[in-house]
This record gives sequence, C-alpha cells and structure tokens, in this order.
Amino acid sequence: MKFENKQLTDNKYVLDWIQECAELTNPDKIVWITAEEEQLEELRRQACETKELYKLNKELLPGCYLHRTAVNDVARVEARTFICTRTKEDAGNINNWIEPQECYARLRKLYKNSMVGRTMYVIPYAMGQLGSAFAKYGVELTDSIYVVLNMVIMTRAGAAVGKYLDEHFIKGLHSKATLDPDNRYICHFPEDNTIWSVNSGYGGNVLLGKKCFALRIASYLGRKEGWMAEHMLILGLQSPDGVIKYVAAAFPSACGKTNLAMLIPPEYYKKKGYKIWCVGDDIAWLRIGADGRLWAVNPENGFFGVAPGTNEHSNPNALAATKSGAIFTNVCHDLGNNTVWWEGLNDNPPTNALNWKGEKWDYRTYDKNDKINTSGAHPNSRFTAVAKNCPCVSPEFDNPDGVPISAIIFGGRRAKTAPLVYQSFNWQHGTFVGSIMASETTAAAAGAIGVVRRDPMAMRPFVGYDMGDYWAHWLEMGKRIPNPPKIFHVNWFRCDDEGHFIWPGFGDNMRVLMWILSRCENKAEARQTPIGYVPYEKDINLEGTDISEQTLADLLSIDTESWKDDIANIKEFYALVGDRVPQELKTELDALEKRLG
Ligand code: GTP
Ligand code: SPV
Ligand code: MN
Repeated sequence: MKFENKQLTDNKYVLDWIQECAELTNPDKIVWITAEEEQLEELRRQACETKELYKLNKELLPGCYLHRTAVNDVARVEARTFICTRTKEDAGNINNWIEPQECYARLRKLYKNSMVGRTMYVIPYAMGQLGSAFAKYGVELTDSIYVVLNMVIMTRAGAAVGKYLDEHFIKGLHSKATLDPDNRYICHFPEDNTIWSVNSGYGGNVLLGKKCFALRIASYLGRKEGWMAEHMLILGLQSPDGVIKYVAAAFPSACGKTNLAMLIPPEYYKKKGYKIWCVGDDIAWLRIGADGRLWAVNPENGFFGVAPGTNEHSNPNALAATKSGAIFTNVCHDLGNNTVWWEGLNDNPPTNALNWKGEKWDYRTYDKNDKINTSGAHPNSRFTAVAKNCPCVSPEFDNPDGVPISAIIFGGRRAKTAPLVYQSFNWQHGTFVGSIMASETTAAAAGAIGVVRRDPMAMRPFVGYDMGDYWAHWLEMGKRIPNPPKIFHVNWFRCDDEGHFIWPGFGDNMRVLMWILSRCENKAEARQTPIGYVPYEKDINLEGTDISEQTLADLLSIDTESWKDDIANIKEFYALVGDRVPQELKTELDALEKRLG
C-alpha cells in the first residue's frame, strides 16, 4: 500500500484495515488528511476545477463554497439505512436490518473498484475533545473532497488525531461509487465498530462522524458503557447575576434545535442582562459526573444546519456563522454577486440565479405547495459552519468535562395535541413522555412531509439497537443519576383552525425556558394535569409580546379528546416496538389512560 504523504499512525490494526479497503475499492492514490491549511486549499482548488465546489464572492463570503448533490440525493434515506447486528432482535423492529455477513458481501460488490481513477482520502477524526474522557475516535475513508472538507469543519480532524488511533477506533468506509439510488446503503455494524456508506453524497448519509457514529454507533456504545448519545442541542441560559444553567433538548430533524440553541432573548430579557450560549445544536453525549449530576458535551465541531428560514431575525447567530469558511449545500446561487440565497433569507430573491439543481431560476414561479420543483433552495438545503464562528458559542464549548444539565426538554411539531410546555412527574414518567413523542415529518429525510409519526426522543432514525432496550437504558440511567435533570415537553408548533402557528416561537421560546428553569429551582408553582405539570398562565412572562391571555390559555390547554385518541396510536406503536418495551412504560401508559378518564 502506498500513501501519497506521510502516514499519521503506525498502528497495524488501522493500517491493515485501510489496506483491506484500498484493495477492495482500488483507488489510484491514498492521501492522509492532515487538515493543514495548505492541504485543504489544494483540495478546494481541485474541487473547483471539477465543479464539485463553486468558490463564492471573496469579499462578501470569504472562504465559502457552494456544492450541489445529485437531485435524488438531498436528504437522509431512512429506508436504506440499516443496523446490522448478528441477530435481528438486537436491531429491533424499528430499524432496518440485514445479517452482517450478507450485508458485507452485498456491499463489497458495490465497493469493488469503486475508487478506480479516484483518490482515497484517509480522515482521522475525533468526536469530542482530543484526549478527553468523553472523546471517541474514527477514521473515514472517502472518495469525496466535499466529504473531507465537511468533516474538517464538523469534527476535530487531522494530524493530531493520529496518536489516539488504536483497535477501538470506528471504521468508516464511504464511496460515492455511481450514486445509484437503488444501490444506496448506509449500514452500521455496531458489533464491529464499522460503518459502510455507498452511493450517496448527501450530508447525513456520508459525514460518518455525525448521525452514523455520534448517534447510531455511539448509542450502542453508550448502552454498553453506561452513558447516553442523544439527538439534542445543548444551551446555557445566563441570568443577570452571571449564573449559567444548561439544558439539553431533543427535537426531531428540522424541528428547531439549531434555532433554540442560538436564540437571542426578547428585548425585555436582553435589557435585564439575560443571554443564551450555544454548546451544541444537534448531538449531546451525556455522562454521570462525579458530583452526581448529568454532564453533557457536544461531540461535534461545527453546525450542519437547515438553511431555509435562517435570517437576520430568526437566527442572526447562525447567519453570522455562515459568513466565512462555510460550505453551502443545495442552496440557490445568486449569479449577480456570486453569493447564496434561500427561501426565508429575505424578501429579495435574486433575479439572476440558479436553483438548487443548478438550473436557471425565476423566483416568480415559486409555489409553496411544490417547493422541490419551484424553490431556489432545496427545503433541506444546509450550511456547514465552524462552531467557533458563531457569536454566541459557549465559552465551555471546548471544556472536556462538558456542562451540567438542569433540564431535558423533548419536543416536536404537533398542530393540536401537545400544549406549549409541560413537565413530567419524575424521570420514569419523563422517559415515558420521550417514548411517546410524535412529530410531523420534515424535508430532512426522504419521504412524505407533514405526516405525524412517533419519533421517540427524536431518535427513531438514530438508535443503533432495539428501541425497547434503548428505553430500558434510559430508565436504568435514571436510577444511576443521583441528581437527575427534570424532564419537560414543549411544542412551538401548535396551530389555530386555519393552520397558522399561534406561538411566535424563536426568541420568544426563551419565555418557556424561563419557566422550565424556575421549575428546576422550585421557584414556580404548576397545575397538575393528567399529562403532567402545566404552567399557570401568570407564570409565563408575556411582557413585550402581543399574545393575548386567551391565546396563552389555548396554548396551555389540554385537549383531552385528542389525547384519548392518541392512546390507541401509542399502544400500536408500543406493539410495533415489540417485546422489549419496559414494563415501567406500559404501566405509565395505563396510568395516563386512567388519568384521562
Ligand atoms: P436538524 O439539523 O435537521 O436536526 O434540525 P434542527 O432541529 O436543528 O432544526 P432547525 O433549528 O434548523 O429548524 C428547522 C425549521 O424549523 C426552520 O425552517 C425553522 O425556521 C423552523 N423553526 C425553528 N424554530 C421554530 C419556532 O420556534 N417556531 C416555528 N414556527 N418554527 C421554527
Ligand atoms: C438531521 O436530519 O437530523 C440532521 C441533518 O441533523 S443530517 O446530518 O443530514 O442528518
Ligand atoms: Mn439532526
């Protein structure tokens, strides 16, 4: 095996594996990613030459690039994502499963000579701070420069990782191959620390450190090793006295994690000196600290955020993070000044532009009922931005110990059933609340949009083993945490009968965070209802808004009939999850049904 540059480890286990993958895929060259600026600059140059990347306006967007994926390759593909444990039972009924040896054999045929004429890049990377107790290491082999450049932003990648690689590292093999959608596979072998991804070039399918490693493989490792990997943002809320309290929140894909993690407090709170710090916007690894609390780190190093809807008002922090060194995927290309645009950025769509498919685009043809074909940017178009470029990035971002979590918040898109906020009675009931989460589907995954489906803990597509066992692990963790966070549920997406959101959302979500934290400090009373503790209206501060008391009352009301209807659907879902649903959760479900009357 011949490397083009100096290899970053002598570990035989690592080198043997690279050799084996190179023999299979047969690249022309193998290059170690040191992530030195000179190397990255050369890769950017090459990618621009082949039009894999477009260099954007140097003055307005320095160091920024645009990339377009194949039109049939714009989101995660859950139907082609597999958990390949030795037994089907260990993957569970919610996951797709292929027997590992059969899967390896099937995919070997697709990888065979897939890198002929291409370079294989070897990316050593860490999820978490190098050398910290939380950190885990991986190597991704890929034939895509786009993947290399994204991984360098999204993870801690490069030469410094070499010395941490040993036989525990996560082996990731990615090849674009022919991008054949019918032979697209995102496969996880948790028992072998292995991820194989083939025939895709879209983020969540190919940036193997993210969903594949930091959630699917990590959730499996977390269960084995006594910690948790969750689809959660982490934020710090600083009070005028300087004290910062941290919360972690799990919302399904494209349901508001990035926005909440970076929120700007409403004027009323800002003036008093409140501030929000972003520790993470998508993934949290949680461990029990020596002090008996639950501590969280964000294992990532950047944001792979939804572009549409991001603007100066909704999320100025995210927007600022995309102003330099960012990669935009499937957004609209403004040819006038060589910048980018997306729906919801502003009210001035470019008049000389290419849409996300790279076709000449006339903004006047936009039809919100047919976004895929008429929008400038794809609804799941994304920006990849360096976390440190975000103005509100937490000073604790690099703290190897993470931050202590006061509250865990679940949430989803529910037009009717869920109130603005409620608190669970205790950890077991909170686990139940997470297990029955439901949300309308979004453009983040291929398939129908706006269909309500159960998405427990926002982890339905990301648990690397049986869902029932995952819930049991939650219950087990609760028993082991001496001072556990309180568990809440929120819904920013309640609609009136015309389908308009009735809660303003975004910055105003701070008002709900304030109630949540006051509950954690035993400073607010609450109304006990069948589903949990709900705020008294007087305890949600509406100062500076035009929300009427009636609207707030509606937001906090519990529609008993729709909850009763939901019970049947929950039972069906538990039956689908199957034998391993913990008895404690079935008991909670029975108790809820009784309380609803
Ligand atoms: P992933 O990166 O896919 O995991 O998504 P995410 O959970 O980080 O979602 P994100 O914050 O990017 O939000 C996705 C969409 O939800 C955007 O179109 C936002 O405009 C919208 N959104 C976010 N917060 C709110 C809110 O409070 N209210 C309303 N109505 N919409 C919101
Ligand atoms: C999600 O879909 O939840 C994302 C984007 O965060 S992706 O990395 O594509 O999975
Ligand atoms: Mn996500």
